[in-house]
Amino acid sequence: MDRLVEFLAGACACFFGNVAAKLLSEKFTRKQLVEHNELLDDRARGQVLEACDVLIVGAGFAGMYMLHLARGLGLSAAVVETASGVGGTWFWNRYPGARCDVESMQYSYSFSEELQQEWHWSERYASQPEILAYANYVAKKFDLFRDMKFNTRVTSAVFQEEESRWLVSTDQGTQYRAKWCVMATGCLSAAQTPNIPGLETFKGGIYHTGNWPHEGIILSGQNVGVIGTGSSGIQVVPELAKQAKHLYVFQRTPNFSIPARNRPMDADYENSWKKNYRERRALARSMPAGILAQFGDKSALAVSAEERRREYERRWAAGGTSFMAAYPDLLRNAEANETAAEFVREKIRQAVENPTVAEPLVPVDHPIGAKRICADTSYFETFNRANVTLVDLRANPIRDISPDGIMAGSDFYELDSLVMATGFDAITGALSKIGVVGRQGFTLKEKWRDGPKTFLGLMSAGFPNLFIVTGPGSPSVLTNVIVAIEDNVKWIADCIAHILDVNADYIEAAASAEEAWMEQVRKTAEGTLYIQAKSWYLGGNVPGKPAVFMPYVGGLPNYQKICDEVAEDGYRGFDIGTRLKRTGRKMEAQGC
Ligand code: N01
Repeated sequence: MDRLVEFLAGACACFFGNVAAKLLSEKFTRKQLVEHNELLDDRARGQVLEACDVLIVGAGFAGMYMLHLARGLGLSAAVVETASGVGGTWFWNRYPGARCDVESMQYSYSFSEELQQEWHWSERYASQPEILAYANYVAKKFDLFRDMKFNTRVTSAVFQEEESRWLVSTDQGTQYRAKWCVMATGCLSAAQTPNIPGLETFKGGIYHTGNWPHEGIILSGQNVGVIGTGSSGIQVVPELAKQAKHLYVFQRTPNFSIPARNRPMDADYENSWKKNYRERRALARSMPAGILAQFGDKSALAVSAEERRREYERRWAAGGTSFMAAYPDLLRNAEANETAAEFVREKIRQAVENPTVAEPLVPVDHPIGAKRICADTSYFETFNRANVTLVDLRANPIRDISPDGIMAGSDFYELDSLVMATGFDAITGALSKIGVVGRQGFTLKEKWRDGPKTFLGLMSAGFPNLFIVTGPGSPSVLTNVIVAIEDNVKWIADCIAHILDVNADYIEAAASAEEAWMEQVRKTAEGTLYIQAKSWYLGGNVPGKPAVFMPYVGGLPNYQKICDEVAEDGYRGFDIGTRLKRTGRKMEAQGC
């Protein structure tokens, strides 16, 4: 063995110089030798291997907080990010009008009292540039940049059973070997462009709202088409209408939207939050979406039509998505839901002057709120402008796209630019682009072929030491996602601390716990109206994606209680142990 080491050292000296030779001439265990040989092979291929305790994929709000907490545990950690900066979805979604629909006093980290006191939000709902500025401020304040690698896409994460380590490869030649891998890849980060015949032939600019050019684009004086009328479309349309010579809005499904009633931040309102942040954050965490809102406690059907109308009017005037909190059964009872839906339909008909234009804008094919409800600024009123045309794709479907425009039904729309507001391969999209290989060579893609499977959205059986932040099976997108992120990340950090405390090597979701949890997720969704809409919650917007309702609709407090109890109970439903490869468990036996 020693002679082999010497031989390799000599050979390596020829190829890689004296440093490597010196390393190898020292006493090495067999395992170290294998590792060093791999390292040298990697270098020969232009790869650089770095080691850390925690490798975090994504520098959005989840990745940033994970890095902060990992450091707090005394662990070495690195963040790898495709973008050239922090912010995650707020880095990419730079389209005109991009704005959060959760109030800015709440859409922010709560983990640092100093941070929440010193940051000032300028509007009721923060715009994308302000949220991005906040993300950069946080990264600077907590000195996060030094452990972040930008402009680098993670291509694969392969679990190495021998060492109980994740080998994470990137498109820049750097590889990371880490004990823990945290996928902070985001729920709405994989932009989805539909496969429309002829799209590639269009000779004008094509811009996706979820991947908007950073240099900004000027569409003034142009004929512009927007495909898609979800939250992004509803935000971008009023802004583009102000610039474009003519704007054509290609709508397949009309959507419910509530006026945001955005306004400059009121100093008294801001102060009242800053004085009471601790109590209000705690109260928000006790509410289903982790958002402090006024919740009605009676059925919509238990009050008179007049009282209901007053309540809807009050909420309409206040603005924002908490309209849906008027009655607790709006997403459980079709008849109750219809009262709110009909109220909003009436408002749309009032806002749009021409009834022939108004009618196709009225949503009739899904319960209000079953698709993510939108918050807008003058969206419906925009259709009163002379330079805006609604193209109803249900009556006139897109036939194809040619170099000069779109053919829908028997009409041709000549366009200079095309904006795709067509959404995301949500919740699982970003993860599925990474080749994740777990124990015994099993891939996450194969395992999730018929729909994602996780325990609590946090881990998936067969993939030890791999955590997902706001993964499928967690409330994620149904909440103020920063609250969901903070709770998940804190749980993961506590979990890692526990594994280290008990001197274990790994933690892995047990297949039986995972199955039971996914069944609970499915059953909880079935008791609601969510499943009556063909939405991105169900993967309905991505061809071939299994129709599985992905988020947990049982509410953030219930979910967090379950996560806490699981941890308190010694991580019930997880296998914890040492020297994984010796367990000899079979993937098949785990139901993977
Ligand atoms: O995406 P979407 P989004 N031909 O999937 C249409 C968050 N968000 O980017 O409904 C024609 O909702 C599609 O039509 P249809 C928020 O959680 C938040 O707007 O499938 N049309 C739909 O109209 C939100 O829910 C904020 O019939 C096609 C649209 O494209 C989530 O992100 C702001 C088509 C896609 O809507 C996603 O919103 C923005 C085709 N081939 C986003 N393919 C705020 O915080 C798709 N469409 C306010």
